[in-house]
Amino acid sequence: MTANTQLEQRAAYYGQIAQQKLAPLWESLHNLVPKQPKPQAVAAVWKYAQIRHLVLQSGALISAEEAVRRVLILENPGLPGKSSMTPNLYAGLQLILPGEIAPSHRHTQSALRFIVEGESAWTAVNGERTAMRPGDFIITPSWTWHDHGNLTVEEGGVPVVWLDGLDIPLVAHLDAGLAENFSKATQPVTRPEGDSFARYGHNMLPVRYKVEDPTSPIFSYPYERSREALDRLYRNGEHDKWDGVKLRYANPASGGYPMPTIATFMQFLPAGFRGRTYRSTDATVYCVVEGRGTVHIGEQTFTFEPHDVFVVPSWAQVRLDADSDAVLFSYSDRPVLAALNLLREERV
Ligand code: 1HN
Repeated sequence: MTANTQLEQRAAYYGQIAQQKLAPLWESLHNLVPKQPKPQAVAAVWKYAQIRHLVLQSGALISAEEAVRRVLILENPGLPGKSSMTPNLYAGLQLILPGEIAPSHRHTQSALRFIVEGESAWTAVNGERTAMRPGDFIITPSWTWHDHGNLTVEEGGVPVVWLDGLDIPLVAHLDAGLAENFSKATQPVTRPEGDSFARYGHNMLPVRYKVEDPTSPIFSYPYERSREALDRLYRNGEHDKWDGVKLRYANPASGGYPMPTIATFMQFLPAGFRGRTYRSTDATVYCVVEGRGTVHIGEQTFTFEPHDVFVVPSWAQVRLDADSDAVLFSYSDRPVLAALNLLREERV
């Protein structure tokens, strides 16, 4: 039998079995069980200087009320049409103008906000409002009511932009998305600002508190505190050759991640830092807070400056260089991989 006849016979056979909703594993085995991750997501950067005017322009095209959430999705060019930054995570830049309200709703997707610019907005989560300031990391755990607002111009309101990170693609893949709107634009405020931080944010817990929930009881992690911790550790001599000074945000009650599907980190790289190469099976989204530098991802090199966003796909080699003192916030699907025993890391 010639090679050609064999191919023809197989093609005919594949046609026949397809009619019975069958497919030959041997044609796809290598792709199904790759030797190492082969992400469709690619490394990419969003330069804030190039997109800021487009984000602000959206404010003239649609109100927050009509949009519900006025967001430009940062879509990974390797995942076109999927509204995804990585296979499990979503990223977007949200704009809220003075006097606007983004109406209250809840959904099973977990969300984080990382404030990029503007100081006058607030967000409410489960009956408590918190101010949003640049560099603050705020969570909206799964199924918690949340609405956002901004002061009026008279009150000192300015346009506020933040990075939204959600586990939308993961929840979609699990077919576990549920959502509902609150009956009013804003939820009732039942606790004063700072209440949860006082209860849970000072290395103490309410005396009879029990961990019953995988999400953090504090929903705002102010930049001031994170920055101070990194600065103190740096001055104390902490200096990892891969990470600089890097901390992970924690659920203060359990020691776990702030939310069950998303890990968050903040790191300081001193001026002149030339990081070593690292890779891991979690895919990570970075947002630059301070400073300038260069990130090498696989074969690609991107410069970064404040407010730029870049993404490192699973298992891609990454190396960070800082030209000036730099602070990077990042988030990833690490808790999911860790829970499934699929987290692998390599520090080269
Ligand atoms: C959402 O609820 C927010 O609450 C932002 O600000 C982005 C993207 C998809 C689905 C829900 C928010 C979102 C979102």
